[in-house]
Amino acid sequence: MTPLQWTSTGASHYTEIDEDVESPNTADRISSGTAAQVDVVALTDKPADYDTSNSLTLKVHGKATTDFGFTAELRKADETVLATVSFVKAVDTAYTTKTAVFNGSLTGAEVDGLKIRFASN
Ligand SMILES: [Ca+2]
Repeated sequence: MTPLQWTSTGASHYTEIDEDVESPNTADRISSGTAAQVDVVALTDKPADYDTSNSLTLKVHGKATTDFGFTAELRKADETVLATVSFVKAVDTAYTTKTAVFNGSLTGAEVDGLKIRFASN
């Protein structure tokens, strides 16, 4: 999606983001060393047998640097923010996995429009 202002270790950005944060590959990643850069990636569409959901969990494996941090937001297509995790500069400087939970139901169409917005700060 756009914008894609962060730096990716690969030709595209979404391929560097691992769906399974339990076994993250941090050798391929997206990163930013400039404040106020935004990167947006779409999530995979819902499975064919999707019915309803009661909650969504955003898990992000990442780290800040001494000078820059970032937020990652789970958003609907209409930009409604469902969940946010923050990595604070000069604090979260070691790789860690952070979690935020959205409690609520989403329609199938809403699930298909989900995206993650990364913003450096
Ligand atoms: Ca990766």
